Amino acid sequence: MIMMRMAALLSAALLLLLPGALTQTSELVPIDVLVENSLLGTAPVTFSTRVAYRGILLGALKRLMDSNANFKFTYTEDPNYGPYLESVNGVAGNDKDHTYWELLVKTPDGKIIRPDVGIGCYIPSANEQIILKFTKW
Ligand code: B12
Repeated sequence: MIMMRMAALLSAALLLLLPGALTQTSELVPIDVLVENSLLGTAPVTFSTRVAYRGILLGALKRLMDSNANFKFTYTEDPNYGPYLESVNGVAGNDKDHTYWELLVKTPDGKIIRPDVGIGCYIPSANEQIILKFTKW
């Protein structure tokens, strides 16, 4: 009898917890994407998009490209490190000129970090500003 009551209590508790767990995983969190060309010195442009809870930056960039005609990007697939950001809005990096799109992140407290992974592995947090900076190595 006691066992049956405990089982009933346990299932009631599980039912209460389940909706929270489900909404958390389907949540989309807001981030900004700033596109900056440090070589041409053109004015930076900011776009707003959303990323899945614990989702990768590549997904957020695709969502942005699908919803905004002013943002386009291409990437190549590296056999070891995954997606490499090749071009943004028609501007591509190249080995001859030593140019590339650098990935930087401004956190909500204002700190700028340089992630040690690319767009396929970086997991943005809510309200971060992703900086795509065209620069030289
Ligand atoms: C040189 C170098 C670069 C150069 C490449 C220039 C060139 N075309 O030669 C530049 C400056 C462009 C670069 C950029 C970045 N890099 Co880099 N890079 C290296 C480094 C020091 C050597 C690579 C190399 O020459 N290997 C020898 C050649 C013969 O092998 P390869 O396979 O042909 O090398 C190619 C790939 O490594 C590729 N590549 C280089 N970096 C990256 C990063 C990503 C995410 C991808 C997909 C491919 C890639 O470019 C090389 C030349 O084509 C490695 C560290 C190491 N010691 O291996 C880091 C390394 C590969 N880079 C790394 C990172 C994180 C980046 C950036 C994301 C940094 C940033 N925050 O902006 C960016 C890429 C942004 C983008 N546009 O997607 C990480 C990748 C880790 C990971 N698991 O994702 C490494 C391992 C360094 C680290 N932090 O530990 N990088």
